[in-house]
Amino acid sequence: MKKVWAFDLGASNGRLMLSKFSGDHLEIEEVHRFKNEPVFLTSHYYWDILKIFDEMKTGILKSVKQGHGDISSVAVDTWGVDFGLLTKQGEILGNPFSYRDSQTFRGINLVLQKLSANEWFGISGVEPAPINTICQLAAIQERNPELLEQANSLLLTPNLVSYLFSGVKANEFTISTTTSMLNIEQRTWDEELLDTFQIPKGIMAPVVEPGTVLGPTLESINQELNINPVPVIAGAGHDTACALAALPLKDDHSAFMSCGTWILLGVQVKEPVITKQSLEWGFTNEGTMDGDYRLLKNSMGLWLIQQCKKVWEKEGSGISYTEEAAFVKEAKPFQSFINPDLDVFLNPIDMVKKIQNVCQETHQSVPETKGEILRVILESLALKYRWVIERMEQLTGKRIHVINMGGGGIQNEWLCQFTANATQRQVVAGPIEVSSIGNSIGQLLALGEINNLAEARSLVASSFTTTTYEPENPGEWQQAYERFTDLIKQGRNHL
Ligand code: LFR
Repeated sequence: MKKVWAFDLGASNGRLMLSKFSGDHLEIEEVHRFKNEPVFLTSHYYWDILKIFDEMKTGILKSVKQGHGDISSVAVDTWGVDFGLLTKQGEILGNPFSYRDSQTFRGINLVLQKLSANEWFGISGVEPAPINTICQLAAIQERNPELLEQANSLLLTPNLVSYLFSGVKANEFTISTTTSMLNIEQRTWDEELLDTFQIPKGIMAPVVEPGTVLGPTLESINQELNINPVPVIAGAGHDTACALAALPLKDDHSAFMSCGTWILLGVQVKEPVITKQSLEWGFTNEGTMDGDYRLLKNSMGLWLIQQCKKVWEKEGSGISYTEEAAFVKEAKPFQSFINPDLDVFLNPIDMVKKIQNVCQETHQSVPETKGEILRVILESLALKYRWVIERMEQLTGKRIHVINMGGGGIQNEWLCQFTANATQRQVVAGPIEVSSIGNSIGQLLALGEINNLAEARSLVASSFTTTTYEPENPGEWQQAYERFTDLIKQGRNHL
């Protein structure tokens, strides 16, 4: 029995999972879960990296206490694009910013002054969007150039955390593809691009392939946590790459959908799809664990609901998941829609009000009750996914028959059913902990326990259960889609 630790850090919570692999069965057990949200401090949003690190150590201590000895390796996956800076001595410089910080809007303007969207997409394969690392760096360069001058290394979040455990500085390929600074053909940092934005070349820690063994846990960690040295692996650092590795896709007519704060909807391709159309439609090309590419659309996900629930909680009328589902059921269908990917939804102070305003501005009925708000969100998300699927089919020339949904978001059954209805495709939902499972798969590949992703996916299919949702009500959803597509022609859409 091989046991590995998988740290999966998301933008609303983080967790340590213990994976057990018997040779033909994979099991995953939650050891520790903690809240992880951006912290607002004097006009910026930061990640509390020390708290994250501390919670990770708490996770290991819990695991040890539960008698999980004999751990073969550990790896970390996280959300994309964010990074930390280190001094020459290896100390963390400032707190890493969150991509929800509005400085990225200034950043994208600065980037586009020097680089056309075409060039940007052509070099990196990544959709020009404010959240990208390059926008954050351009904004920092303008506002606080001293920070970059002092920096000796830049590590993306999973690699920053792996560095804290291993002392080894390296940026892993899949997470590096989310920056917009990697030359997608050469699979290394684009030096010309770095020059253009005066990003000191030396700070970009080298790019390593997924599955690289960084080294053992630091002696200081071993002593503090009372553990034997554990090899730290740079598996696939990006949570979406992990999710794709673990979704039981049957063939290339299956799309993947990783559902959390964001929803990433795409297909695995051999070569990046960099065309006028894919740029115009806002697709992006990121790396997979096995060296291919993910053609995907970064779409708004459960963030919209999470933020509304926060507003209701603040007002003292928070709702549970069960209530949420009941409210959706009661509310009248197809009243109003929003384009969920509008910039204004990226981080508004009051999401409920923002949704109401957008409905009003687009001359639709304004949702008032919680059920109405939730329905607007869920129906609009599902309709947007149909829009994405249809364009993806055009870009790849392949019809999508099945959508494999995974991640925490699939616990929302309405989201799964509405996605099936809006797209008129079969949805196969599961597993929930798809990023942690993918993280473990990355480690098992590196340890030589499994041979390739095809093997990994059949292992997932036989080890975990899935739920199938068949499409319903085609006529009503078709009418809704027509109204929705008219609406989304009206707004600027960065995401
Ligand atoms: C999902 C994700 C997306 C990325 C977004 C922001 O968790 O990793 O793939 O675009 O977070 O970093």
